[in-house]
Amino acid sequence: MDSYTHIKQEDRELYDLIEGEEKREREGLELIPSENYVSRAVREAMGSVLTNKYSEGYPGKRYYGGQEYTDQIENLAIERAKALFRCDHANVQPLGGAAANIAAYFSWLEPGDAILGMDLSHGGHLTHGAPVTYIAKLFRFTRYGMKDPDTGEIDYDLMLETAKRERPKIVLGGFSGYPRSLDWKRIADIAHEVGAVAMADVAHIAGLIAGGAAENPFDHGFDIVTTTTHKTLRGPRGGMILTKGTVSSPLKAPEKTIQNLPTLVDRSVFPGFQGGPHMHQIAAKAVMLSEASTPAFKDYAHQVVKNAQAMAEVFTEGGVRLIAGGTDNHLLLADVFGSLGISGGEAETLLDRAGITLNKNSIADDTRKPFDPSGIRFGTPAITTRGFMEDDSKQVARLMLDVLTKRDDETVASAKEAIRALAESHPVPASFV
Ligand code: DSN
Repeated sequence: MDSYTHIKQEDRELYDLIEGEEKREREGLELIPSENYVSRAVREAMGSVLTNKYSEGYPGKRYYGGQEYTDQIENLAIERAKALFRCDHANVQPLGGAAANIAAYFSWLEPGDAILGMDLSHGGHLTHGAPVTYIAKLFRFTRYGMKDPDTGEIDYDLMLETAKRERPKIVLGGFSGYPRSLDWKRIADIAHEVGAVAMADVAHIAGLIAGGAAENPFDHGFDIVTTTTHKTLRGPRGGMILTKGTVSSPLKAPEKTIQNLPTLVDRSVFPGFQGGPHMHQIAAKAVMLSEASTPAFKDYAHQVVKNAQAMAEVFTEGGVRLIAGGTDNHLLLADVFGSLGISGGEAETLLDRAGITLNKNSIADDTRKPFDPSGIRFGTPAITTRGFMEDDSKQVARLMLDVLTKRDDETVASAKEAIRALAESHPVPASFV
């Protein structure tokens, strides 16, 4: 556990709040599928002196002096990312997943161009064209979705038909709320058939890809892959853009070809979109990329999926409708309103009281409003870091079902006690606190 001695001396108010969060993370169970515990080494890099440094530009081509260490650190992160994801180039500067997606769009598109992406209520992300975002005003987003929300099957024939009609310049595969695997090859083929770039947003499953528990879009013909570096990857908050192609140093923006993607992306991130990269974050990405290439991480990634599938079994046996009928990855989406008559918002609050953190979530074609939708989304990346196995995960699922069906104070209190005992018997490992 951190001692935070200096914060404690200088700012007692803030210290107490951080301590409170530490306790919450230690004593409760974190089931938000986009959250995780990062290693002590990742946090040390985040807290390092690198936060002091400005490094606009790229290694060897900076606008400020004093880059003898930052250049090497950024190159280390780039080389590790390329090796881990089997791609030609990595831009490790995006400040987050949204920044990575926006910079990737601008590397290839002109305002008004079309992107074909996953319907938001079928699992797509805000940055895949939600009408409330600025990018939805700049690009024309068109949609594909599940043919059948009970199996999760995507209608690839319809996707091709839509692509032929809408002529997108990017076909985007990726999600933040879809529990099945996408057919990367089909999507890449559809993109290339209509002359579009195939882009994957693997923010949620990047750790599974790194650990060999999910397929890598680059192995199936993709051109650009964006990701966050936290979530299943277990790194610092941040993003990366990975591409095919070779880096060149043209004076002018190069022609839009796949070969030029690295340069187009680099120019789009800086100076196109961001200012000085956060070097402490890039150093922490380098740490994470090294950790994610170990055999232990492979075991972790596979266990994440096994645990999610174990939870799916309990929910299905308990009569709860799971969107897509189960999971191939780290997350589950349960229609609690349709199955148990409790809204996603109420379920989130009840489970919070029992020490289980997850999030309410819209389900495909939800009739309820996004702020209190029909579903809950939950997953296993964080509990798997704590060493949960299938039986433990099933126990958590049973406790959740008990709370969601009975909903009385006594049940919530007894679940809370059981959750605290489970948390105590699965402490966050010493190298993560
Ligand atoms: N907030 C992230 C998630 O929970 O999926 C995506 O941005």
